[in-house]
Amino acid sequence: MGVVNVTPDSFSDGGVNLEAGHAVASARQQLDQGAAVVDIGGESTRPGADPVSAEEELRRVVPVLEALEGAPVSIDTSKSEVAARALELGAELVNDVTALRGDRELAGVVAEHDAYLCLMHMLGEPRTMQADPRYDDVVSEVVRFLDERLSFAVSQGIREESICLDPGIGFGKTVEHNFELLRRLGELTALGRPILVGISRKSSLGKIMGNQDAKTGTTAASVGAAVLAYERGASILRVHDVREHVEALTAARAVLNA
Ligand code: HH2
Repeated sequence: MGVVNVTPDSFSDGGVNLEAGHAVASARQQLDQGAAVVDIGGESTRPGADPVSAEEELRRVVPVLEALEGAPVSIDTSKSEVAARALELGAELVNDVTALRGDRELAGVVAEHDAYLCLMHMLGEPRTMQADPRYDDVVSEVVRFLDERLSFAVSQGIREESICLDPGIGFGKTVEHNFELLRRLGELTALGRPILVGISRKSSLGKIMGNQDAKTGTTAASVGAAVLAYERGASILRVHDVREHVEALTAARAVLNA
């Protein structure tokens, strides 16, 4: 899954794709490079980010979705209004970082369109989530949460076969929490649904290189973590640098299938 943020403030590509023409070109390039789907987002969820209105989110993403009609696209939103418009314009998956806790109407929109859905774990909300996150056991708490949200989604008429689950790397988690989740990914795959991992360029990758104030990580570090996540059972990798990840994952798959 490639990432295109149509935002001024995303943590690693903020401003790069704010202009619709740039966003469309980036999405097409990622598809050419082997992305199976491109995730289009109009609101940053980086730590400290302020929320944006549905009107502003629609203003950012609709021209991009219109230009990409017919291409495999997912919409990174927690708002039913934005999801509904995106699905009308051909998006196939709704990527909701609130796991259907943000907008009560969203589950109905996904069910009505028979769309794919990603349910992600987040502790707290983006503005404050990195202020001292604590768990007794991060992995079992994330597993319990995702299991409960999966049941909720199914109770709302969304087909279980259409749902993938995501531990939410960096969403209310320390560096140690993030790597523990990847190390024990098998406990998440045991839930029986495909697991999506988004660690690309995240600050934990910069911090383990020795810079405690890092806001991003490098492409090489992202690829290393993605390959390990894949080996431990992740089926969808959400990444900014598609070509590098496709090459690395192709090599990893060749080794595993030998
Ligand atoms: N991470 C980000 C945004 N959306 N969705 C899922 N399912 N999983 C993730 O790990 C995830 C996500 C944050 O990354 P990015 O989109 O690059 O930045 P921003 O939120 O600042 O736009």
